[in-house]
Amino acid sequence: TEPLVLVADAGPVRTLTLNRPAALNSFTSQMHAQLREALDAAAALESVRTVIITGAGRGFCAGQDLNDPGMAPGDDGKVDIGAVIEANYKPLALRLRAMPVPVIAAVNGVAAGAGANLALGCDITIAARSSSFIQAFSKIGLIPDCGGTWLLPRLVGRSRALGLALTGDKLPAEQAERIGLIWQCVDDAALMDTCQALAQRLAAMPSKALAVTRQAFDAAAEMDMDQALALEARLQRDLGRQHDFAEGVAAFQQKRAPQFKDR
Ligand code: T3D
Repeated sequence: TEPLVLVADAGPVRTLTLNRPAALNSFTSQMHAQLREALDAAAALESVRTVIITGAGRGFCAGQDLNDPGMAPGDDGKVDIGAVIEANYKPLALRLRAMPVPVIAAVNGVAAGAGANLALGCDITIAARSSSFIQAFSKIGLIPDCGGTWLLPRLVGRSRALGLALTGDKLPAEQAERIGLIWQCVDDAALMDTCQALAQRLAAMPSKALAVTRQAFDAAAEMDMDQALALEARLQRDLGRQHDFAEGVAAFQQKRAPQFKDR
């Protein structure tokens, strides 16, 4: 049977493609398991220095597969969504945040529900002009998950976050770029080349410092400035002892390209 997550390498860049195009790559438990495995494998492999997540066909990801047998009601006639969140969406959101390399979302088509928050939980989100983002949860009586409650207000502020989450309206990629929800909106035909070029650039950069930058931003979001400055000092001290810092400075002084390797 066809894998639900396709894996393809271009040198140090690994692309993971969600592969249930007939259902707009919506999540079943099996696709979750394969994505977890694929992210774990990419994280474990030193040769992978950037990850791209995209979708097969005309959609990026339509969130939870609402027809998944895993969504069937239990003995009491109710669906245990909490169990699905604990088992699948929470680990996914945390996994993205703990990746040792940058993760780029290449949003090729509609990103709805948890699919939108998967895209927004990546480090850099680039979307095709024809794509869109939908916080679809309110339409079925739920709240934003897969990190949405944490991510949305931080990305675009409370008023826009609530506007998006309460209405469940479709936000076109261009508008998503304009309000700072995503990094960039590009022409459809340029999406994968743009993402691949950026991914290759990031792959040549000091991966460890890039991952620690994300870690520091996430931690600082909960801190006052004194605490953030203390954290910066600690992390910078650690990075200052690494190969990549010495290499970066040496390459600058010798006017040559650096060869980074820390992860
Ligand atoms: O366990 C839990 O429930 C908790 C977790 C929750 C996390 C969540 O993600 S909740 C939100 C779930 N997602 C949605 O509510 C989105 C549902 N989908 C849509 O609203 C629309 O499909 C889109 C706006 C995303 C796209 O619309 P459109 O017109 O471009 O495409 P379409 O015709 O609706 O969909 C194409 C096919 O994909 C269609 O199948 P068919 O009729 O051709 O056989 C459709 O049923 C299927 N599909 C789309 N989304 C889902 C789906 N099948 C299952 N689950 C989906 N989420």
